[in-house]
Amino acid sequence: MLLAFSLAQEASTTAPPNPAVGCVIVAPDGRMIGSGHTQRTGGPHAEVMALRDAAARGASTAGATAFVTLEPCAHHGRTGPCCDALVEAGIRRVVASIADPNPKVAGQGFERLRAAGVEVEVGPLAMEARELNLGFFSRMVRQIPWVRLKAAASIDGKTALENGTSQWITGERARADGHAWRARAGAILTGVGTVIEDDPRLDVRLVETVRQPSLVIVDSRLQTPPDARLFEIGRPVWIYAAARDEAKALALEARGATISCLANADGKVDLAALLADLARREVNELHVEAGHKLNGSLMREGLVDEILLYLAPKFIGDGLGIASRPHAGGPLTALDEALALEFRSFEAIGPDLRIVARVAGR
Ligand code: AOF
Ligand code: ZN
Repeated sequence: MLLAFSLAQEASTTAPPNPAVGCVIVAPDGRMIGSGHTQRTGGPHAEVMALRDAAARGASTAGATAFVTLEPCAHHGRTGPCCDALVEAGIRRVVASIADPNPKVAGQGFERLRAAGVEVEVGPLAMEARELNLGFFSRMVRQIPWVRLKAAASIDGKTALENGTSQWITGERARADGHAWRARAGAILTGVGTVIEDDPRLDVRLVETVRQPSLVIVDSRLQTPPDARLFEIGRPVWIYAAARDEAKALALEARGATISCLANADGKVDLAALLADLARREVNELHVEAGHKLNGSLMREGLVDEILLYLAPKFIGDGLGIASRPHAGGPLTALDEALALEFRSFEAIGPDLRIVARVAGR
């Protein structure tokens, strides 16, 4: 099962919007005879890859056990049901970590296997299996993506210099690590302020990838410049506005952007509705790289699940522990009103520190 997990991990950037799944097939004599993981969208699932691997090795799968990190599917989607493939191959026992939260599957895979006389065991490493596909579980269960907010700060908690310069607070390795997190996301989200100030590409280029995440821009008044560099990357660009200004919209659509209007009562983009819309567009993990205002709005509305923070050993401000922009802190007057998070991990990335903190209860 651990091998199946490491195989699944290899698919974390290629599989989305599908969950990354790993499968290992073990013969009755205990030999590992086949393994595989989910391929790109529309391609074979993990189980089919593992069965093909066994066939390629000339091994018989009759009476074998399949270890899978997710319930084998029972539905006809972009590919045929894995359950049927396992049964046809003579698999006698399936050990799966967790049920597939996809309502099209949700237990029907296990039922179908049992009905065909296959012994089914569910549960080993269930927590880890959910962790492996946080975004997919979020989209299926909550109908919104898993939202991860990325930020980089100096050791005194500053995200920018007084003159607004904010690039390269952290080192090269931390930047590449940031790109590895971008690569597993279904979409990257930013605000129009960042687009205008930094003219960023917001793509994956410091690590290898076969898939560029979509780019989402929160842009109430359609101020994205049609000549922004972000349009130069071949990937969907989704702009969310509060209202449609026809001339501006047409200029952006000519650049390939898809524009949607989702206004809240204040005439700004409705961020909760935006997340629901992204789930409909099959975004599992949403990677946020935005300025303090949009970050603050997402946090205050309870829409952020996790913070990915790179901390550089540099002192760039005039004091310790005071945010560079106090007005972005929101209306808190007492510390016990603060949003509680839990540290999940901390790791040295070159000279910098990477901290993953998760909102309590997520
Ligand atoms: C599996 N093994 O490796 C994966 C599964 O459109 P399709 O046919 O590719 O089906 C996508 C659904 O299949 C996806 O939403 C999820 O429920 C399941 N993913 N199932 O048996 C796999 N990746
Ligand atoms: Zn399947």
